[in-house]
Amino acid sequence: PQAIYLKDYTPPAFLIETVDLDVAIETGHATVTAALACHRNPAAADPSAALVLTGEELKLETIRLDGRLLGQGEYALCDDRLLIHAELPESFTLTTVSTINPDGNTQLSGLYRSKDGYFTQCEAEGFRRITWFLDRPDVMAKYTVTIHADKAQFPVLLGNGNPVGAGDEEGGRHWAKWEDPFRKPSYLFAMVAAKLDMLEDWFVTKSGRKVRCAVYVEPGKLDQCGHAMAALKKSMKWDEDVFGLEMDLDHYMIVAVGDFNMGAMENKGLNIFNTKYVLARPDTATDIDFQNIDRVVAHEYFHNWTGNRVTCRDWFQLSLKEGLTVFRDQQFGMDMHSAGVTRIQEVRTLRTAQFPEDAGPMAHPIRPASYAEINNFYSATVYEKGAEVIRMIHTLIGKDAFRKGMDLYFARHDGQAVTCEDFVAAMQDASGLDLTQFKRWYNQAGTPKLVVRGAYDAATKRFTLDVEQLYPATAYEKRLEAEGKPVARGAYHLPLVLGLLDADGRELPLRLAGETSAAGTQRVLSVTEDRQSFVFEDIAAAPVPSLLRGFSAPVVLDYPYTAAELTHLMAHDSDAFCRWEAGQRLATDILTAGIAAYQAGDGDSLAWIPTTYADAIRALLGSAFAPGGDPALVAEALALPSEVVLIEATDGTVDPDAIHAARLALRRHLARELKGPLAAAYHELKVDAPYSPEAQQAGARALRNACLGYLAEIDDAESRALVMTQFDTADNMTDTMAALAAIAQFELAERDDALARFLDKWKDEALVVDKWLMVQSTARAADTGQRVRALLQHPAFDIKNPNKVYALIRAFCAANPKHFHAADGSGYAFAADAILQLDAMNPQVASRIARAFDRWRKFDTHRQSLARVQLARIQSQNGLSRDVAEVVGKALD
Ligand code: HT7
Ligand code: ZN
Repeated sequence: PQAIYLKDYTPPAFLIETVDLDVAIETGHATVTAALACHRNPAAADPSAALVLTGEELKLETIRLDGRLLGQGEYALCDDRLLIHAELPESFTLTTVSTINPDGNTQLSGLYRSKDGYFTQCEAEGFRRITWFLDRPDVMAKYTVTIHADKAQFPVLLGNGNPVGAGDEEGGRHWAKWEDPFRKPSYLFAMVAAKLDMLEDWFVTKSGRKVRCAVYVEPGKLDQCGHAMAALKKSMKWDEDVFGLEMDLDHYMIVAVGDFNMGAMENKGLNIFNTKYVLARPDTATDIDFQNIDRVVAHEYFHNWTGNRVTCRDWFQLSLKEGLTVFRDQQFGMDMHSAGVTRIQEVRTLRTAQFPEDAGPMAHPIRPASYAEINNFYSATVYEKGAEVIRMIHTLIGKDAFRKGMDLYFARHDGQAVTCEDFVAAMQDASGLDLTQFKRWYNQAGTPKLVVRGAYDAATKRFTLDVEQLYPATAYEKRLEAEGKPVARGAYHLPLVLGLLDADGRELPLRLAGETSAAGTQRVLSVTEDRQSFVFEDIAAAPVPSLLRGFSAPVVLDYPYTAAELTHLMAHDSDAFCRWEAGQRLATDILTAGIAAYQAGDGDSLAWIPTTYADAIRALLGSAFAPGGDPALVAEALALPSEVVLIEATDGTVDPDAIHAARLALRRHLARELKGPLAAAYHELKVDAPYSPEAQQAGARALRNACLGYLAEIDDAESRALVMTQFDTADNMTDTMAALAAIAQFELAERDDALARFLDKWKDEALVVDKWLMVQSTARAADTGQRVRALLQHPAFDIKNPNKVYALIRAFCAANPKHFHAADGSGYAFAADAILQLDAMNPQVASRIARAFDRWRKFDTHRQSLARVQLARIQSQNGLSRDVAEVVGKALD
């Protein structure tokens, strides 16, 4: 597919002041009348450029210029474009009438039907599927929308902004008019016509304005909205307290819909959410679901300032709003839940999703220089690495200067569509720190490696850290190079946060060479060179460095820690991330030896597991019960690195079977060695209070269920009874799912019965059915491949529903490497079949599944040839979407 380049950006030839929309929803179609008050853009590159509007799957009925009907020859339609030939005055109103087919819109972009209602999704380019428009984010206009629909079927009619009129019409129909007082880009437009129940509450802003908060859900689900509403009000308060940002509208509405391609959408005053991030009740949602709702509600709310009030000039700048808003929702998460656990979970997400992306064929910087399909760039890189880049600015300039930078950004750019440079300039001007070199993070792809070596000199009592950055070219740079558009590369500017521990685990005071006195026990080193050394003075004995605290930069750290040093850090580091990281590294080192042993045919001897390892984990488990212990953190630390993370950590050819075998063997070893303490912890951690998703209870459940998972590995009558009892008696979904996941791992008699009982109980709760699908698609049981194929035909599955596809197909392809990479190629064939079927109805979803092939070249030649066959089969499909064509084309490049 044809690429679009950032360097080709030009301002729009016309601007649109106001948009007056009228949408009449009828049986089988909708009629959209759009009156656009336009004028020439004085900043346009070509002052005589023609007016070209974009539209997709629209049937143009009529077009008028200042009320005059245009005839043949005065306009032309070509390839989704409407070209106006008629002579245009400086300012004019262009009115189009088009018909669209929301019921047939399976892409879920534009206006579409879901169950008993009509909903919209306009980001990135969905508005053009509603009406002809200059559908680009730098065209900002004021909108009104009048919606007409059958009153009995669609009693609720919603738009952005404020309701300004409503009434009944003939034939049992009604209408409502909404007006948004703020200028906005088309991607933030939204409307809803549906049968919905509503939960209402009020938030009084710091300046005393009353904001009506409303959560709309499918009838009968009001008892699942309370958590989302509470999250919204907490978010409003937090943004006032931390960033001084106040809600600017009188109405803030959240509408939940079951068919949605992503998590949620920040449309101005009318957020549309995947039900997954709204609906929750203790018996239907897990602790993680509750936590995710907090984060997604906060994320969409925070977009009101970072995205809506200040938006993106063009889609290359997507990380301007997404990276910054993820960073803001992460900060909110750290304030609302355990800061350490939140950070660990973020790093895990980064390593599971973003590091592989940066190392694969779809690698791109947080601001890509080109793309074929923008929907492919709602990526882990733009979001998660984008947030890491903002976090690094925060770390380098400090919290107060960061806040000043935010204030300056809004003072300069409120109401504008801007670039990443504008954001960095505000941060630079507010802090006085030169961020010129830092901006490389916006243009260079790939995860840098930080090679750090420590040397202690007892004679001078100096400890020297030599730091080297490695940033080899990725697929992204190689492609641009081949296209004759090379990007300059150079060393990154990054914060290396560290401390030094002595032999007793105490933090040492830190004095860098050249400083007169020690300043604290933790420092932020500013790394800017390819090679750099940092010298610490007055160090009495060789320390253990605690490096990259809080995961201060999105890099791979290479430091030759010994097992003893890692155990020391696990036990004593004051930084929660570094304690966890030490445990992960220790486990990775052991597993690397285990993988090699399995490849050599000697894995089952378990000779590769150090005898001291179980003792370290026993101590870790015990630390949860010591004064100040944090069960949630211990639960994180008990989880071995996932197979996906181990695949990425493999230097040479990946052997998914050996990875799976070694990881499983280590889990079983720990379970056997620690059976007593695990069982004791399991019983001790039982929560007797009524369920609450709050951090303390959730932490106890997390650790208890981690213990249960280990005990289930023993697979004796005792552990099976424990699992089955929990499954039968749990009063909350967290505990039920933990038990069901353990049951689903094994091909036991209990498995089918438990799964059947679960489905029978929850068949009417779509989100719980998704859990039922996912627990099976991610199971390691030998028959998982066949079962997943069979589930495609199950009445509980629906290929048109993205949540179902993500639960069954994507989870299998992305989170079950053992089965996806089955040596007979069945996993690859399954994925290719699904991608082809999905592409015809929903290219965005198909393309997300296709990303499972990203790392195919890391596997052995046999698997590579099997994957190549499937990729070629997909590529040769007639009429393949741009979305999938880009992903598969780059994979095969
Ligand atoms: N800004 C929103 C992005 C989004 C989206 C993009 C493409 C297709 C469908 C979509 N739904 C939502 C979500 C967010 O980052 O807040
Ligand atoms: Zn977002």
